[in-house]
Amino acid sequence: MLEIYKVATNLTLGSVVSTYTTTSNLDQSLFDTISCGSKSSNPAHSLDEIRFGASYEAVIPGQSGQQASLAISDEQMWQSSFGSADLSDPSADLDGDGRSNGNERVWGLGPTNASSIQPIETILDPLAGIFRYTRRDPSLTGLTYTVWTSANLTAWTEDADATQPPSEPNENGVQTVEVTLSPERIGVPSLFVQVRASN
Ligand SMILES: [Ca+2]
Ligand SMILES: [Ca+2]
Repeated sequence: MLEIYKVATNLTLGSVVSTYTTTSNLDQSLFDTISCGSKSSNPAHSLDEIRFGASYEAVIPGQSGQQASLAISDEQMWQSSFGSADLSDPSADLDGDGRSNGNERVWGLGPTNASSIQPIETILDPLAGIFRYTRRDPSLTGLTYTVWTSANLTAWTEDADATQPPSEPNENGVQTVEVTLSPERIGVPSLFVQVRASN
């Protein structure tokens, strides 16, 4: 069976516009018999070429200049995992929990769940210098996460030697990171910690 699809504007397959069933092998002679309406009579039936390939990429190869328009951003990937929820504005706050949609993506939170608001999974153990936080897998976002400490919430210095081994990301691309501060940051009278995400 041969199905002809309408190509959607983003070059993904759209709806089926024609279906042919044949018991013979598919070859050029079959395609010579296909007639399609012109674009002027029915835009859905505009056909300018037929391509075969084992995969979508084989049929529509990425070309310089075209690649960018075919690439799907991480924001789009992330948004699509929440169905029809309108998360197109990263500065909006769909679930009204005080965290913007974009902020919820960075910290692996649920943008449609107002009770999903806290990326700190385990609070700081001040003696061991260990805490855990959640984030979206940096290999998806391209972000860098750094650890900062302060004695007074005013002056912050980066703890570049803090270790941050992440867990395997879950099916939503969210991982838990266990931070261990460097030894000289621990055992002080006052200690605050921060994790910053930056491009
Ligand atoms: Ca929110
Ligand atoms: Ca939320």
